[in-house]
Amino acid sequence: MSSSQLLVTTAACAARRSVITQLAPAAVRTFASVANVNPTTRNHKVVVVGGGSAGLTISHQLLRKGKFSQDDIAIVDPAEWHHYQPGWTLVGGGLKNKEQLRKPLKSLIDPKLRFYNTELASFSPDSNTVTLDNGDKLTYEHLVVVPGIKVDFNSIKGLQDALSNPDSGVSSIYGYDTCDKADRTIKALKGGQAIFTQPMGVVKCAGAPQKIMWLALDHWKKSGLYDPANPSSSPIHITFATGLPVMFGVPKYSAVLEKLRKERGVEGLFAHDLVEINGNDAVFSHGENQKLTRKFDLMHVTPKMGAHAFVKSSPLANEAGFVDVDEETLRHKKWKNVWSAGDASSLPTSKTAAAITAQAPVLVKNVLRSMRGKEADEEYDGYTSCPLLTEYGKVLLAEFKYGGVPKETFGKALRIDQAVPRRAFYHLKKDFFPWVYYKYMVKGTWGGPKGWLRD
Ligand code: UQ1
Repeated sequence: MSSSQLLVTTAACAARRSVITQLAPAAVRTFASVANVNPTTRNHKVVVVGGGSAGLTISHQLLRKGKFSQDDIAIVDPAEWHHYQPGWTLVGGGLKNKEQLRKPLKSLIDPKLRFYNTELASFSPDSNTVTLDNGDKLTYEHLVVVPGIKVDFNSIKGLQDALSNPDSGVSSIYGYDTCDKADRTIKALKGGQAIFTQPMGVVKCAGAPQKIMWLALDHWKKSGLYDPANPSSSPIHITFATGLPVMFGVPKYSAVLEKLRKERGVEGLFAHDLVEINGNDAVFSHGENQKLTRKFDLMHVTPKMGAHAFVKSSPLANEAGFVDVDEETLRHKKWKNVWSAGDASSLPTSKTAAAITAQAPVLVKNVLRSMRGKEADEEYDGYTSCPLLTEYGKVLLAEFKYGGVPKETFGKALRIDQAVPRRAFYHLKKDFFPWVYYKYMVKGTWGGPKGWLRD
């Protein structure tokens, strides 16, 4: 498979947005607008841009309030498939089959919702209108912008080619096409240098770059290829190279993970940002204009990520390209009938599906309140979570809110410290969350730490 094929397939399969326009925006859009000689305008009460975790959860929670009729709510998303992306780490660890984690997006959308299975071209918030790629326009009373974040496989020189080359030891759990390559390369490695990277800047699920490392380490330990007590004389050497200065953004959990790293003999290259892959050389930038080149036999790469171009270039975006919303109400800072949540939003919290469980009910309540002419006074506290696999059979369940302050669901009730990796949390991550996600969350009836939602 060529690198461009890989990119197209990866992107087209992503739950959020096809990357076809990112590859050749002019060509695709010209074709689409020529194809549609009679653009139409349709009116909806709510238009939801994005059919990922946030888009499905929010539109179904809205629908369940019983205030909307057929086609009052519309979802716009070009994707064919919806993926349970938190499961891709489990695929990389050989614990799940990637095909079982995806469903046709269309099959997840209630027939009462109008589904536009197409790209969005532009936002015109002053006229309460969005324009689809074929030139059709949708007007709205309220707009919910939740198209997610773009995983940029072009952000690291040589990454595309290395990923699509079956002989290279480079993989990534951040794409449908490459998540199972992580499992293959981990099992194939019998000796040499393994590097796991995390870039500088925003990524979704900031714990995943090390989750896959902890699973790989455990696999090599069990296969007799890695001895944490004696790493230098083990056949395999392990390095965690991260653009960040610490193992994790929340001090409480970072301290535990740093201790694990040291106990397990993993080299930490902090503030090192992967910029190039050249054969078996990985080139990192660090400090001011300094470069470090390391040889590798296996490398798991977390690409850089950023706002989708169609959001970044819109009037809704802040300087970084994210939809500029109030941290508590999730309402746009300039347009009062525009809302955002999830990875596409400017919310200063960790980008996870767990965060959606807390953001969605707040956004939904505030939209409904403002439709009734009331104050949008429901507040989101920044809740997010990272069930961090530290080995096969154990998970550290990090849960926190704005400011990196822990907010642990089971901490108080069960009087336990969630920074201690546990088997029960492993089953939450591996079995319960994927099940509750498809059976309840995307249908609008799962409230995360609050349990099942009642109307
Ligand atoms: C959660 O609800 C959820 O969604 C199904 C996850 O999976 C993506 C999670 O990782 C977490 C932590 C939650 C939160 C729920 C509880 C019970 C802590």
